Amino acid sequence: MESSKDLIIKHLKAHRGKEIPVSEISEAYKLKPTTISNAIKELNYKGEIVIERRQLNRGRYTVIWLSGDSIQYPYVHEKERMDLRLHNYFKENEDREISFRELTQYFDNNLIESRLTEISLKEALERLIEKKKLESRTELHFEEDHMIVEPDDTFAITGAKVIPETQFAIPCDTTQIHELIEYLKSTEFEFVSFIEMISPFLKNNQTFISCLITPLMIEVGELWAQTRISTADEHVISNRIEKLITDRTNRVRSSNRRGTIILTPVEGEEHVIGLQCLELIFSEIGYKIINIGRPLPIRSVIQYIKEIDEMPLWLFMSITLRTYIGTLQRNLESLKNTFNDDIKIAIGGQGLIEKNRNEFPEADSIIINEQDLLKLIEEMSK
Ligand code: B12
Repeated sequence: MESSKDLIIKHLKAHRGKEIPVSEISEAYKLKPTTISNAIKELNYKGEIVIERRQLNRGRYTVIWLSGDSIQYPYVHEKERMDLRLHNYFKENEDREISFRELTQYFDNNLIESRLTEISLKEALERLIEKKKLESRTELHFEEDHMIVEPDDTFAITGAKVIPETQFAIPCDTTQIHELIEYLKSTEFEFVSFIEMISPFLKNNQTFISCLITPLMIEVGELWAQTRISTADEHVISNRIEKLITDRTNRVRSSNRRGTIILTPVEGEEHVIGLQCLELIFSEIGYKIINIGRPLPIRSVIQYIKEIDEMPLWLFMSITLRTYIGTLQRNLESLKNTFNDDIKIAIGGQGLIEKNRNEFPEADSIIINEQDLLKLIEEMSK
């Protein structure tokens, strides 16, 4: 038996291009007002039909038509439908960020009939941001009132708690993390007492990084994004954490048993605490580390490598912001063109997601999650 929704769609298809009064459908199929009202609400929510309520002398009057089919205001209704489809896609993925590249691929594959071109997709995003239904997670550029969107710019539903796709953090007690953050930003902070507080995490460097530094910094980022701590607080905490990591690194006797690793952020990237963690881990297992530590144009990195007296074994490049994905690709091409296979390249950081695995043929190792990192450490310790 056909459902009331099927009957409605069948009727609208048979009268394509026409606005149909709801009363006409209830009479034709003998549907109860509540049944038809629920069915049209659901179809409207799914974006399959458009509903319009009109006030006439003889009372309220509802008409419906197939989405995208209106003769009177096709442009307006098409826009509403796009916004709805887009918003629904975000709702289905409420716990993560979605890049513009992913959106174009999704709409290309699944909704050909909706005619969502790249331009209309940008406009729909802009309207949803204006209505505060979506927020941009990256810095967007505007030109003459038009939003300029890069493939890797990301968006998420407003107010949603977005979980980073990379899962470096082993879950640990959030109350404890919050207490540590409070202390780290306070004027009472004192380095020796802090070391005592975190002593359970100091058994080995991997626990220190996976169970303390990474979850703590992710939470700092969340609190900052929710404006529960200020940018100044975030800077103070980052500085204190950097000193803590350096303090531990300075205690490692530097050796060059296994060769040299160059660490660098991708050009433009200012997140470097991850690299400091790598410096600690890999110097402990016997590598000599040269941490460039601040972003540099790739030609300067290449020049630097050419000038040092020993050819490094590895170059580690870190990316946190997805805005720099294109830069990373170009940087890798330049490195490969210059050094061929003389240096192995590893890339990693929160800016990479599973889908990127096949997008960097020049990289010898791609580190997206904690398992990848542990595997790399294991291989490089052999
Ligand atoms: C500290 C911090 C900063 C500091 C950085 C200080 C410093 N010296 O590094 C400052 C204040 C500079 C900063 C600036 C910005 N930040 Co910030 N920042 C952070 C924060 C809180 C912590 C980052 C961190 O140190 N994590 C801890 C380390 C240990 O983790 P990690 O980097 O992932 O590294 C680990 C692994 O990924 C791996 N790894 C990393 N790289 C590599 C490479 C290789 C080869 C390998 C093998 C492994 C590997 O090893 C590490 C150990 O496991 C994050 C929150 C978060 N979720 O991380 C936000 C965060 C990353 N920042 C954010 C933003 C928006 C910004 C700004 C754009 C803000 C602004 N409007 O100015 C700028 C951008 C500056 C720029 N151009 O880069 C957002 C990014 C959102 C997004 N996804 O796009 C975040 C997520 C905050 C948030 N929740 O919104 N930030």
